[in-house]
Amino acid sequence: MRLALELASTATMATSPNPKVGCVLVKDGEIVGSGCTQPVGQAHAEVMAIRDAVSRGKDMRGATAYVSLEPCSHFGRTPPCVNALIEAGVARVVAALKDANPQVAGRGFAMLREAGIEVEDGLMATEAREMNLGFFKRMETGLPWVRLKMAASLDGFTALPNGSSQWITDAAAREDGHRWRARADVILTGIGTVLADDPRLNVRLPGGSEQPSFQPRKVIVDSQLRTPIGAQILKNSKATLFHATRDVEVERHLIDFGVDLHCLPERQQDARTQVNLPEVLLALGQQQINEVHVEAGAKLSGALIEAGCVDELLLYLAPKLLGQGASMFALPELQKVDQAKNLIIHEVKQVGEAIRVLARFHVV
Ligand code: AOF
Ligand code: ZN
Repeated sequence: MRLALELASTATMATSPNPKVGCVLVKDGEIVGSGCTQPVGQAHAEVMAIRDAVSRGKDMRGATAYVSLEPCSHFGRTPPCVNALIEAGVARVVAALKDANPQVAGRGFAMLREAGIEVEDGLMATEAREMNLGFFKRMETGLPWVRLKMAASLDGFTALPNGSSQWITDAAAREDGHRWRARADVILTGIGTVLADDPRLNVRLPGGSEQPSFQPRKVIVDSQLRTPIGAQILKNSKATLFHATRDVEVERHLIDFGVDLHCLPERQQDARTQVNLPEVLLALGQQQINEVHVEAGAKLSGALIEAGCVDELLLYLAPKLLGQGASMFALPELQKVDQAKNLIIHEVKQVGEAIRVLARFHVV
């Protein structure tokens, strides 16, 4: 199963909205075939493992299949893996966990058992779920998993009072950040960041196998349609823009430029009309987005947290003191400490000279 999960991790970036799955076929203590999920519309892990065994001239009858997800039972973009496993003559299937897709949801296990195949599930379930957090959340709630990244000094500042912020974290932390961008389906930011930094927000990784063959789509929250056509973020990948006010001419320009526009206003009495953030997530979920990576300023980041839209914080804290500056999140002032937003530390790791903290707003 560990090997199946390793194989699944090599499928990162290409399979979405389909989960990343690995499969290893073992017969008489020997690995006779292995494989992982291919880009969406192509073969699933089980089929790849069977093809691998066939191409190596191995006999799979009586083998055990270790799979990091329940084998599918439905005709989706591809035929059911359950049928392929039955035809291959596999005797036993050990799965990490049940598929949350309502089209499968236990039916895969039931069909295998009906065919006389022994089924076990739950082996390394936590690891398997972590690998496809976004897929599971979307299947269970209709919403994508939202990870919000922020880099700051050890005293919690993201920039100096004069705005200077390059670089608070070292190259190792920044490269690690690109790896998280790469595993996401979209990178979300706000108009404040677009106008202040003109960022590219694409994935830039030093050569090798981790170089993604495509760039995640960009999502811009821009209530008043202020994104300039020449902005870097509109280059080299598709962009979706959520706005709250209408301007036919500006909208036409952006559409002509290939930007996908959605108007999702949330009327407020005291402030200007803003984009309705929970509806942004709902729209992204409907577009089959599993994982959202947020890199935005304190205002949008704070608003997303305040609206309950964030699942996880990815914080890089550099061993520097800036003394004064911009804080990570613009959140309302509290009167009592027990009103604080509580998080659960999921993981702490040193990356380069920084510490990387993954903190969650809820238990997964
Ligand atoms: C598996 N093995 O490797 C993966 C599975 O449209 P399709 O045919 O590609 O099916 C997509 C669904 O299949 C997806 O929503 C999930 O339930 C399951 N993914 N199943 O047996 C795999 N990736
Ligand atoms: Zn399948």
